[in-house]
Amino acid sequence: EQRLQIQRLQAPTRVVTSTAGSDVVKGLTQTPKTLPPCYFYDDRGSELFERICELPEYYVTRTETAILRRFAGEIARITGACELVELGSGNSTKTRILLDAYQQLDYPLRYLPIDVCAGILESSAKQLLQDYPSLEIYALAGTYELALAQLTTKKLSSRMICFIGSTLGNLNLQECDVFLSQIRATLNVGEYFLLGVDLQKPKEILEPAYDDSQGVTAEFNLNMLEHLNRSFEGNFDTTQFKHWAFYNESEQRIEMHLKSERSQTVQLKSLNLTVNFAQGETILTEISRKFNLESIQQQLAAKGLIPVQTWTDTNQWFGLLLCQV
Ligand code: AVI
Repeated sequence: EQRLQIQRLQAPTRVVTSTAGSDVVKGLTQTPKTLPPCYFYDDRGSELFERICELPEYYVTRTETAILRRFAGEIARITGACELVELGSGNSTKTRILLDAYQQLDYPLRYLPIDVCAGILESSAKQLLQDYPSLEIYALAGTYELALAQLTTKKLSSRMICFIGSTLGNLNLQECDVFLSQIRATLNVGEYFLLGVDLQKPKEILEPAYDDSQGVTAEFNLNMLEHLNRSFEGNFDTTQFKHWAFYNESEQRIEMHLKSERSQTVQLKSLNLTVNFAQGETILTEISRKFNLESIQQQLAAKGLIPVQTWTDTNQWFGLLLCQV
């Protein structure tokens, strides 16, 4: 298919052999233990995340989708014709709203989805090509860091980088700072950055969104251990860990942990790693920061990503910011 190119990005081989899994080793040998959230997203994890997005408690996707539906036309009119780069594209469902808006204005459609999960990139790209006959797709499978570095060298037309779904909240303050600098460095003057952020709200709404009654989020969290078992010849017993999520009010973030049900030892053979867990000890698998619109606007402006328009829903639960360099 000429309209589809998928490139798998890898750090230079020399670096890969010495660093594959080094983030896992680092996280599991420190106190308190942590694991990087990118390990959620193997094929199974990506599927579970899609189910999360449809849960009654997970207001995030529904709310952002409604904002996009209402304002996609305005976004397309402001930016004019441009190619859409999307970080963490997943199944690209929400992006279709933007593609529709650009299509309605008769703008040429070029889409660069970027995701760590090559499987979901491929399946969603194939579906998109069927549904949008004039769409061209250049998919990049890899981390944001590698993909953004790649983007600076390949340039076809004016761009908008989309980072929706509040994935920015999964980065800590330092990672966020580095990431926004990288976005700024990737864009040329006049180009756009579209950012979706989940806003602060009472914990009575937040906590069920990360600990749903059907247990899908619990399964998503535990799947990270299965993913590590598969990738690094591990022997995590997922029945011996429990999903634990809560809103840390002073840090304004959800924290997701996996709590060890008993004292136990786990091995990850291919990483040459043995990890001891005390009963009740936790691994922090994800933070999901919740934002204040004014502070994020200021933070973006300080990075040279100037907010030109901000949209929200009637509850002010979610914010969509269009920034220009
Ligand atoms: C991808 N990210 C924005 C989701 C979130 O809400 O932080 C991941 C997620 N974790 C549990 N549920 C959803």
